[in-house]
Amino acid sequence: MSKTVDHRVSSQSIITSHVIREEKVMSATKITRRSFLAGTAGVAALAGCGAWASSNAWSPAYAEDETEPTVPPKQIHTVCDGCPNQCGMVAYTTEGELWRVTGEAGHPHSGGYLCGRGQGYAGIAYSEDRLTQPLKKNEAGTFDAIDWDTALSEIAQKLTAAKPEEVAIFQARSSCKPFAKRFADALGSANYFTDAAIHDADIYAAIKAIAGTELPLPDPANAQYIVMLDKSTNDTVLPADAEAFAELHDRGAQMVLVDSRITPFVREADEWVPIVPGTELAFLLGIAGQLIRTNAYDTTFVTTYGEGFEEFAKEMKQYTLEWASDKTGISSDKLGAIANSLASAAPACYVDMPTGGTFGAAYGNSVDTVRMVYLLNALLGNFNQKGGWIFGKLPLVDDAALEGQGITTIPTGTASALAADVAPLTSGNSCVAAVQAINEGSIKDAIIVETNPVRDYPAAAYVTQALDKLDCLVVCDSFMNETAELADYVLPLDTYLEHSNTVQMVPAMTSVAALRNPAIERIHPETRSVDEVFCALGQACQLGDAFNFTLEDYNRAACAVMGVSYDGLVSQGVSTIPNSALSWGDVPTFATESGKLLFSCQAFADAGLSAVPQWSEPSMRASEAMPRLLVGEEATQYDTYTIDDDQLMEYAKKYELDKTWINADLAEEFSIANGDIVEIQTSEGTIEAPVKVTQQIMPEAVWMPAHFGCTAEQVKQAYGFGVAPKQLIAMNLEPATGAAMMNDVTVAIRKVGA
Ligand SMILES: Nc1nc2c(c(=O)[nH]1)N[C@H]1C(S)=C(S)[C@@H](COP(=O)(O)OP(=O)(O)OC[C@H]3O[C@@H](n4cnc5c(=O)[nH]c(N)nc54)[C@H](O)[C@@H]3O)O[C@H]1N2
Ligand SMILES: Nc1nc2c(c(=O)[nH]1)N[C@H]1C(S)=C(S)[C@@H](COP(=O)(O)OP(=O)(O)OC[C@H]3O[C@@H](n4cnc5c(=O)[nH]c(N)nc54)[C@H](O)[C@@H]3O)O[C@H]1N2
Ligand code: SF4
Ligand SMILES: [Mo]
Repeated sequence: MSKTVDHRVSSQSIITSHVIREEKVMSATKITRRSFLAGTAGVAALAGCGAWASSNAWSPAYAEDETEPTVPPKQIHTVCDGCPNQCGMVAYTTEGELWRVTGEAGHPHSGGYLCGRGQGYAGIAYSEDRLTQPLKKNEAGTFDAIDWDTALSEIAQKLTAAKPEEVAIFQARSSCKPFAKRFADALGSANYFTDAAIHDADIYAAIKAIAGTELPLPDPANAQYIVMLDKSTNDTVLPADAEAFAELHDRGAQMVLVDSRITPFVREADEWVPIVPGTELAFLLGIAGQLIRTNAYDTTFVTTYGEGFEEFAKEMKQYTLEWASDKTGISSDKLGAIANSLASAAPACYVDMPTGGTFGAAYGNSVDTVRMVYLLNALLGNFNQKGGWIFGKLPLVDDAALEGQGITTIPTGTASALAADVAPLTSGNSCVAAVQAINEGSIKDAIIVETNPVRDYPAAAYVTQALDKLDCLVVCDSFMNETAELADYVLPLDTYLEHSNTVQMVPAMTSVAALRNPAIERIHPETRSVDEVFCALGQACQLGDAFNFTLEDYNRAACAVMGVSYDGLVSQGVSTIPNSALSWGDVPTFATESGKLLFSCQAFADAGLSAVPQWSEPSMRASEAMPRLLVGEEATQYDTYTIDDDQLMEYAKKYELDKTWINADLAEEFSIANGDIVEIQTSEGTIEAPVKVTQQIMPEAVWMPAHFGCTAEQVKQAYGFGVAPKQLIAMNLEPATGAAMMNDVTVAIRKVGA
């Protein structure tokens, strides 16, 4: 079957991008309580968020509500929770109610701006669907309200009756993680699972094994050439960097988007380079091979700071441009041109590493893909160089340091439900392997905190069946989501505007500490924060001195270790960390045994991979007959976290963001037209979804937004809109990291009724 798909970005979209670039990039305009509570104006404003750059949409939206409140507003310096960027935010309240939110100028992620999603999400605290009291499931399978003391003592009875290895905690969002982890430790259980296996397991595993550094931060403001790989950056970018991306062209810098579909971020890119999904590793190997064969890499950097480079270089040399072209579908000329552009711009250039999604938990080769992105940037010598990758300096805030400040160390839990060799590169932290352990009966009780496995893990039917087998399932959340519906006990949590969090370190040229401060009083008095829940549970389980401190005590101790003032953070939200300023050219500390960057890595070999990166094929190969299912983020939503926000959801409905993207030529072949309902089938099941027919995606891929398809009736804003994509994905794990292989799925498509 031959196809003639024009993969070039049309000149029209380039023109549009230049027009948009002249507008102001992100909005510091206020959101008013009236707008995000009443609805209408905010939805107009969100058009600015969807289009990302055209933030002028904000101004008319708020023009009608310019009146200042009669009582002068109170300012609270806090942190947004609309996505993992966790931007510094200033909340303004009048008479105890939220009036507007703006970006915090001194925070490296916001730089004074908030994106539309962050503005819109500020309404979540006022949602009518929030859980307001503890609930217990009755014989009939419905819930009765109970008081906290009864709930805690009944739960404590069940947890303490079980063996430690039979109890597990699942926690994804950032709220007070040390408290939940400490609770598992105090019980003696090693079964504390984050969302890494569905999010970023491969990223952390690869960096830890070969380098032991912090995550790199790109420096788009000074870059001359950027390769964006599988990242819908416009949808996920830091507000502080938005202007830097918009100004790339004015500075004569260039950016290519290497992706299987055109993401909104193409507005800032010079070119879309479509790549067959699942072959990103081949792309990177081909570019590295070319840099090495042509001696166009930073020999001083790799020989001074690297280890095992010769073995690595020998392996890379076999990956020719022609080989990479054959795998990726990108012409060898184009691959050569990208390698050349990188070499000429180095060190003021980088290949971007998305922080999750596609790289963190996608294919059997994802952990090697991450390793290659890291090593390719090392070949460019861009570490702590202007326009390259920045590695922030952070103080060590570990148990020993906190102990010095009065937070007693308790031994780490060791009783594990997983075999010792599960996911060696992530030390067994696989929430997905843990669901398998529940299904097999080795985990009997679970506490699930602010995460929704039924919607967000692969194989919803399997996850539901496993969770149903638990003796006791406790769900802590602000909403009655699909997972909470399965619980024996539901504990109601407050929202980010109502509580504090553990103090965060934010790496940057000068790193900062940031604190979430409560902006408003609790709206529902019976809700609690995560630290309070675990302190109370710790007491109910009689876990001795494990919880003889409060969140404030913990934060004061952490601040003392960092050398920042806790009281300063309470009043200002952010504070620079002493001795954390970087100078261009500083070499990051490689926390490996030899103190070097490992081009050849024994830990990979020990985990059943190879010491140096090598090509391996994803287990399923996408074709035009069976395209790959890709799932990704929309600008206005954050995973399934934000779906009950009325403004954000109203926007999604208005602009029909639930559509599945299908390549136009492919669609023609199946007689599928824009807006048709299409049946999408995988080994896990079949769903029906409306489609957007477009040339902006390769025929080898079908793309679905990640956020929709809520089936929980009490999550009223989202209920019934769109379909949930993760249920189509089988539960296959990468053996080395325990990450779910979320993109290792191909689909059959058919027009409904055809
Ligand atoms: N369907 C789907 N699956 C995904 C993804 C996706 O985008 N869509 N993304 C993948 C990735 S990269 C990640 S990181 C994970 C994340 O997936 P999860 O860790 O499961 O997180 P979310 O679904 O974003 O949010 C979990 C729950 O938080 C609750 N919640 C929302 N707002 C608040 C609040 O203000 N306070 C409290 N206490 N709770 C609240 C909601 O009930 C929501 O169901 O999912 C992965 N899987
Ligand atoms: N607006 C918004 N921002 C977010 C989030 C959100 O939900 N919404 N979620 C946050 C979280 S938790 C995470 S982990 C990050 C994720 O952010 P990103 O890493 O940007 O993740 P995605 O949007 O899932 O994927 C990026 C793009 O990669 C392409 N793609 C997906 N799979 C493949 C593939 O196999 N091959 C190729 N070649 N391309 C592929 C798709 O076009 C997709 O749009 O974003 C964070 N920021
Ligand atoms: S990027 Fe937007 S949603 Fe995410 S933390 Fe920053 S302002 Fe909030
Ligand atoms: Mo994520």
